Amino acid sequence: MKITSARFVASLSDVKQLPTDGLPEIALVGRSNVGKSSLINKLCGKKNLAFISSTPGKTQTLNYFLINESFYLVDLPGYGYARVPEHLKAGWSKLIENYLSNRDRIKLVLHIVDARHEPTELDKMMAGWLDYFKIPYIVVITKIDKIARSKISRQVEMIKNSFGKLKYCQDFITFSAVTGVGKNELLSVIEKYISTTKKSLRSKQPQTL
Ligand SMILES: Nc1nc2c(ncn2[C@@H]2O[C@H](COP(=O)(O)OP(=O)(O)O)[C@@H](O)[C@H]2O)c(=O)[nH]1
Ligand SMILES: [Mg+2]
Repeated sequence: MKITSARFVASLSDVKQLPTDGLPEIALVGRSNVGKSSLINKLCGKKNLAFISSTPGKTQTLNYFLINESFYLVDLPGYGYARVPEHLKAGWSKLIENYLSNRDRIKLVLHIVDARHEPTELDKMMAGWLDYFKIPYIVVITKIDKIARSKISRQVEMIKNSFGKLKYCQDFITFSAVTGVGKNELLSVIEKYISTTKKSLRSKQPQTL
């Protein structure tokens, strides 16, 4: 798939405001500053489509980008930024939880983790949520340009092992917003999933993030 058009359409802070046009959605989750906005920009070939913040924790909304007039990339609020006040954190996780637990047209989640680090407890909890909600997801190991070539496979193994058993994880893809490695692979996966039909099997909510 080639992305030929991409535009920002809305920043939403309440699931009541979500689009009603029925287009499929690919959501991005990950901790603050992990590289979600950079990934969107790289995929779309636009430098400033998604705001790349130097202040982690700034994205407090669901940010909708309409791609090829046919599906949405949805940038979710980053989690795990320590300097965010507790009352705000609660609101954010509620928003993520409401969205992931009720939004049937999510075809795939891109769960983004940092190649340099072992997944955090929140990263693991997010994977647990996605498994619980039966949402297919790809673990995207980003900032891979920061890892020496000779160490990449060992690092990927470490990250996989650290997550342990994942039920709805479809694949692990290494990515870099700097070099573009992984971009084509990710676009192929997205293309495959936007056309899937999935019966919703959602149930009660798991542990709060
Ligand atoms: N070296 C490198 N830096 C990256 C990559 N992706 C993001 N960054 C940097 O990481 C910081 C946070 O990126 P951003 O996309 O704003 O993260 P977000 O908070 O998850 O949206 C910025 O300084 C980016 O330039 C990558 O693949 N490689
Ligand atoms: Mg961002």
